[in-house]
Amino acid sequence: MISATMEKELNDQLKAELYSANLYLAMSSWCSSKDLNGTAQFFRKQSEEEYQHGMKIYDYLFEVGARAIVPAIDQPPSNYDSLEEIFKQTLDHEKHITELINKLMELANQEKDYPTANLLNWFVAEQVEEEGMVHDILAQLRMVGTSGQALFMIDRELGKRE
Ligand code: OFO
Repeated sequence: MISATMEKELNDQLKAELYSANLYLAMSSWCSSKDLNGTAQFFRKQSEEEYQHGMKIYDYLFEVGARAIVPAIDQPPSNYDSLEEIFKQTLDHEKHITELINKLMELANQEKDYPTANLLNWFVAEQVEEEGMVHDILAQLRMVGTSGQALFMIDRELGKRE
């Protein structure tokens, strides 16, 4: 059994993960509207992954005898200035999620809640991977510039990502 505080904090994280899913779907939608179909595909996959992150927490809450509450989700922005801006916002968002996961880990350690710390270890590793990936994409985007041909190449590369 987890503490009432941990139950609330994990529900808040469930909400943050589902917001991430909607944010990336909104970015995917913007990319589709600009015919950046590879990048749209990339963000759609990211969105599905974020939904799975949320469900990991959802399932865990029931596993430990607590309850997952399905939250209201804020509407994400639907318009963006450029591809570079989208990846910049993605990196900032992932950094914010990392902070939330780190705070949860601190709480789990304080409470000697080892099962939750074990769940959170997975998220810690996932955040390292995601921040690294987005950082690399942003660096590539800055390197190739904003010409139509450069965007075409990057878009095609992003569409190939698993
Ligand atoms: Fe962006 O990863 Fe979820 O936690």
